[in-house]
Amino acid sequence: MNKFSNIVILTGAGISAESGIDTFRSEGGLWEQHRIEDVATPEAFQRNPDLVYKFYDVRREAIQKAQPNAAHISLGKLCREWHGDLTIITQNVDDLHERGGAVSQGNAYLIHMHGEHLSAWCMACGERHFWRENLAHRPPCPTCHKPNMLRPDIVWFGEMPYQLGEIDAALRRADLFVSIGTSGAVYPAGGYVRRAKADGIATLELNLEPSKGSHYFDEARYGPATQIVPKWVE
Ligand code: BJW
Repeated sequence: MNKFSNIVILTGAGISAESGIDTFRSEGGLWEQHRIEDVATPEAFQRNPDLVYKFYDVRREAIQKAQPNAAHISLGKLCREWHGDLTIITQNVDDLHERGGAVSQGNAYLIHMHGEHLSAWCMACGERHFWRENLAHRPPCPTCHKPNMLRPDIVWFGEMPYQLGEIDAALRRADLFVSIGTSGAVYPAGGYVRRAKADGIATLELNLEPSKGSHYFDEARYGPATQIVPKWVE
């Protein structure tokens, strides 16, 4: 690992699984309990906002009770100690990387490309707010005071993920790409390993089982994130 300078780490639901947060596509995962079309598209929100608000209110409560695990904590340590550039791109909407010590500071950068549970934005004025409360009771926007205008700060299917310019720049600088706990089923994140490989960047997969793009990785280590991530960071 020390032969590398600039690392990009992509994380997915698998890194938070052992903190008790459901993944999406595993057996019993979120997409077995809910149809994507009912809760995770802009059309679903237009059709039935109450259902979507409630879906996210329940999950926002769950993440606040969850604790970062050894994998989040070891990446937090890496953020503080790595000598080169380190960008953690998380597809996760929980805040367990932050609570595990990951920071955007100095050469370290944390990107939530699919949004954050603890944030809401106003469809009237565009303002973002740190948000812990339920949205189902339709609170007014703290900035423009309009009712019924706050929505979860989550990137739904068909919407543009966040900070794609910063992600592109980090991938261009990287000499190591590491994917942790993601199935690679959702784009554009699912395509980053292929791009890294084409650009000659070294690639490593840390996952419970091979992901969709597993054949693009130079190296893979399989097992629970709480075991394989700290071991890799050490
Ligand atoms: C463990 C573990 C343990 C378990 N230890 N590991 C056709 C082809 C290509 C693309 C498209 C297409 N049709 C539509 C698209 C685009 C679409 C897409 O990708 N669809 C696919 C379904 C095909 N993408 C979009 O719409 C995105 N926007 C977009 O593309 O904009 C246009 C654009 C154009 C040009 C450039 C760029 C963009 C937006 C995607 C939004 C994703 N949103 C979600 C839901 C958010 C809402 C919510 O949270 O409720 O984000 S979907 C869901 O999947 C969530 C996740 O972030 C994302 C990824 O899932 P993840 O993290 O990989 O979880 P799982 O469950 O799939 O996998 C868990 C993994 O962990 C597994 O591998 C396990 O083995 C492992 N694991 N336990 C280690 N203990």
